[in-house]
Amino acid sequence: MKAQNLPVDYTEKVKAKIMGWGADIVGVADAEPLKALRTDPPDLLNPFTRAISIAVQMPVAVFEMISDKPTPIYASVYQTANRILDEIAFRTAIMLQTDGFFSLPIPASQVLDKKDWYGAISHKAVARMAGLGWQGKNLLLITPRYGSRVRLATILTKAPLNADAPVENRCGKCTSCKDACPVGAIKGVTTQSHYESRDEAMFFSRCAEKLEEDFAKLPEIGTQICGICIKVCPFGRKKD
Ligand code: B12
Repeated sequence: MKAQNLPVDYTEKVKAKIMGWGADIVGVADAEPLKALRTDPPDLLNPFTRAISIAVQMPVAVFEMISDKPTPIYASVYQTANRILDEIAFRTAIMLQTDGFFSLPIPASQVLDKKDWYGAISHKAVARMAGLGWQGKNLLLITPRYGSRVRLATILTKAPLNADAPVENRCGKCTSCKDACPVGAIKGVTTQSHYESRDEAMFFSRCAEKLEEDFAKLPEIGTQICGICIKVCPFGRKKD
């Protein structure tokens, strides 16, 4: 399909399809400002003009079961969320490709640099620029409706979609994540746009080392997860 033959509401049609496949939030970012991000490969974004961000919510109850360490149920549900996201991203890329637009799904949770901890592109940065939420004090993407209890994936595309705009940071004076972090990794600094580096928001190595050296080695966990700063975020924390 050529851009000039597209229905006027093509962006809305694409978003509705993605929601129908199980996403809870979808937004579109202009790819241009994202070119300032470190990506793997470095020219990852070159062919693309838009980045679609998709989020699936996580069950609140899974996090309410967490007290001081990740639970085996969280470890399993985390994998399920990644599978759902990867499938939606795959289907979206194929749908856009069928419509004539070069498109690439970026896996939900693939780590490409295990020394410095980088993926192909930061899903949080894409989600923030696509208006899904803001970058909270815990460095995570916080959405008004689900807090940080969302997992994310990205589809890079040449489809001429209308881009959304970032939303305002609403963390305010809240320090719930900083107070709850078992290794004191969160500094409690807020940003109106985004942090220049992870270290501006966190004592990053404290978080990474706790996850790698302790939590990932627990029985039935096996991966770098925690969940505590996600659990305590007041946005969307309904228990009934
Ligand atoms: C490697 C990795 C890790 C590493 C390193 C984490 C890190 N902070 O980078 C380890 C193993 C420690 C880790 C831990 C966790 N992770 Co992790 N991780 C990833 C992974 C695979 C890559 C992250 C990456 O490349 N980061 C690079 C850094 C520099 O980017 P960043 O953290 O996003 O921060 C920068 C940008 O966002 C930038 N930015 C923001 N907006 C904009 C806009 C523009 C224009 C620009 C230029 C920049 C910019 O500002 C920040 C500072 O530079 C992503 C998946 C992915 N591909 O994104 C998941 C991901 C970030 N992890 C996730 C989660 C949930 C976690 C944990 C909570 C564990 C858990 N599951 O319980 C912890 C929490 C850590 C924390 N508080 O930050 C989720 C976050 C979801 C959310 N709601 O935000 C992701 C997105 C996975 C997913 N599919 O949902 N993770």
